[in-house]
Amino acid sequence: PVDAIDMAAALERLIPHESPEPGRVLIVDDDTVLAARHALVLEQAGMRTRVVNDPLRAPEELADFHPDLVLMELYMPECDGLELAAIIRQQEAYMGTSIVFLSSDTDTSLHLHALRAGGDDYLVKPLPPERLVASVAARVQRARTLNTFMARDSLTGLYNHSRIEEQFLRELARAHRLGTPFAYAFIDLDHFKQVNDVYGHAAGDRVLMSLARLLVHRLRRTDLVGRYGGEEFIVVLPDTDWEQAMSIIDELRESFAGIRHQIAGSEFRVTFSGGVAGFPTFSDAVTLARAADQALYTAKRTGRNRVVR
Ligand code: GH3
Ligand code: MG
Ligand code: MG
Ligand code: MG
Repeated sequence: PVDAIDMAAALERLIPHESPEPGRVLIVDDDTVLAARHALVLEQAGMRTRVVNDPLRAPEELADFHPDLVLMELYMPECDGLELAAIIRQQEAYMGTSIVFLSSDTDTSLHLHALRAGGDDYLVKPLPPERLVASVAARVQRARTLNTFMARDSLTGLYNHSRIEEQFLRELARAHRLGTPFAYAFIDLDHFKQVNDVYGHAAGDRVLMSLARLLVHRLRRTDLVGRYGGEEFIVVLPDTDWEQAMSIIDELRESFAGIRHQIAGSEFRVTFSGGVAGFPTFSDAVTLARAADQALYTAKRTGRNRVVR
């Protein structure tokens, strides 16, 4: 239980954007005056907003801003709110994003239609500022809870597959923008099938948790850690060059290999292999991931319990 508390505290430090931070609202409305007014009202209520007046730019702003909630006019030229909601709802990354429609149309069949298209709420204009704030705040809170829950791997509490990929892409974009280096590491437990076979699946799970805990405790709060698959982990190290990353991951490897896992009277050790690749040597997501993957493969082939670049 002490470990679990430790872990929760460490995760809290590691994932600062999930500590109380203002709700993020993307406002999509071709009516520039009204959009600006809604933005002001929500900002005054402590939220962060971004306004898009051209609905065709909404997907790109969505990817860049990562809102908790999209506040969207139902009728817009070129691409209406319903179409946009359908597009958003098709993407796994936005499953937890709330969509609230705005319209001056009081027709109830339209209301139902909007909810069926993936909207979470439907507000009729004009509406008093406190009503807007109340509705949006409640939905933002729900989206937050849902997102936090959906972002995490249930066994280790680390970012799950889709969330660590998303974080990696965000870090890549940031590194491109700022011209800073960063490193990307694949970690895979060695002969893990044997651990399960010999000591049981529950013991295997405990080993996975101990690695998660080690990674969370040892890395900086700006580093990103995810469980990519069964016994595969990804670490993203912002502002870290390839060389530094190699020694960081290798230190982790050594620490992990030194842990004595105890289960029902027996004791065993487990090791991992790592593959590390650096930006800007590899400058896009595909080549970075492939380079790290190939390095991991080499680590496995040349004896395991090692980190390769
Ligand atoms: P290698 O060194 O080549 O990576 O060998 P390996 O045995 O680790 O690799 P392999 O891919 O053959 O097996 C991975 C094993 O990881 C098989 C699977 O049972 C186990 N595993 C995957 N997810 C979990 C999990 O959530 N819990 C437990 N206990 N085991 C898991
Ligand atoms: Mg309109
Ligand atoms: Mg594997
Ligand atoms: Mg393995």
